[in-house]
Amino acid sequence: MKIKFPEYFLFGTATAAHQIEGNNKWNDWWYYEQIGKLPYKSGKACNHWELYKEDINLMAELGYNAYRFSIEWSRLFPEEGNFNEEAFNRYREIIDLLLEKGITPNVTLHHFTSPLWFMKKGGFAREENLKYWEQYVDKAADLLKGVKIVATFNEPMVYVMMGYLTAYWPPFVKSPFKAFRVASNLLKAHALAYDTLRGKFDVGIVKNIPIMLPASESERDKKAAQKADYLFNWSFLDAIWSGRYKGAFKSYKVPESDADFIGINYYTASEVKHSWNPLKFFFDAKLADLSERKTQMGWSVYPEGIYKAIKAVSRYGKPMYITENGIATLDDEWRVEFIIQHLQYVYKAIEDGYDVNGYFYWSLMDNYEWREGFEPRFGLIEIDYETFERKPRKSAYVYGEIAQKKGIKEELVEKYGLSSL
Ligand code: GBH
Repeated sequence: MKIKFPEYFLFGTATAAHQIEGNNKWNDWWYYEQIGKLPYKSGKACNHWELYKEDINLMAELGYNAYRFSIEWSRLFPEEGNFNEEAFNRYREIIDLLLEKGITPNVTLHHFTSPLWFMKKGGFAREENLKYWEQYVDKAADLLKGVKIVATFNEPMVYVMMGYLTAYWPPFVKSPFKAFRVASNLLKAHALAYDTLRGKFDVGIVKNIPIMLPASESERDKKAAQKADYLFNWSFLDAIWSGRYKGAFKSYKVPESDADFIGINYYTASEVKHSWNPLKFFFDAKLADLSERKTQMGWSVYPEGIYKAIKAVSRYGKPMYITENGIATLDDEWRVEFIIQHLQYVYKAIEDGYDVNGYFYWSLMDNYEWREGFEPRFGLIEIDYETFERKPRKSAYVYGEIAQKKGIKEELVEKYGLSSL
């Protein structure tokens, strides 16, 4: 064995409710899909809501020992004050089956989608609405008995940026002032959830960490990259412990809270250069061009970045998980290479003393990729969207072997790995 991970290490996969379940009719995304504000409809997605047993059995057969998924608030509360017990029971079955199969669940409470009725009231832009969030969290506390790992929000700053700054995603509001208010309210929501769930669960938060690289060696670009890094990556996390959220225009008082772990979603890097545009906060960030070949998302592959993300997040002194890392490609050999090279860097981080406790490949199966629809193929398992047949790719088995051995054998490292880290 060339690379051997610690016994406690979790090897899992990740998904999100709206991207796989299908017929998620009560949330904001579904609404905008129907009225044509979004280019693709999620429809039946992977039909996981009906085929969950098959999917969990597959995970178990493949040898994965953990699974990150999200529960859909709008399924539990399709309408204001209307609690859906059937959905509660279905999630409970999912959790019980995972536990029975020895698969550690890692549950996210909010993964981009919210009930439409909640968004109609202004969603997280209005602090008064947090009472509805609390109601959801109370039910979740009940639902998640037996689960250990719970995350409040998935990628809060992506939610803010996409929903309220670029306005490419619901609720399509382009307002920098609102954006930072939403961020501050998400911090309040995290704190409320942390208070309710602490002690019963390991309660953390999942943060997307793009590596911000300056476009040139100039002082201006370096400063711009630092600023983007702070505004996007650290201002939010800092505020959890400091009780001060520093937005671009002003600072907000938020409750001093905590997180028992930080989940890192890592995909690629951004290239940042200075801009004179105050509406862009004086920087311009775009996808970095770091590899000749680009994924279906147009992203470069930059394995070293996962190490940088872990190192940077270690500043909080909290246990970490890689809660998402993956590649959209039709070339499954490339996926194998991607996984092995990123795991090499995760392993190096552990060897260097960083407290990384698990790796969750995005995604278990092909799924609905938000604005990009069904074309990007992130899955270890291929989905036939006509028949809903599941076909594990070679990468699914290779990753399964790694998960079972908790290590990567020499010949795999030789064939796919990086020779010098
Ligand atoms: C994660 O987001 C999500 O948690 C997950 O749901 C998703 O499926 C997965 O990654 C793969 O994409 O329009 O140029 O601004 C990753 C962060 C932020 C990446 C938004 C895509 C839009 C690109 N995402 N971004 S752009």
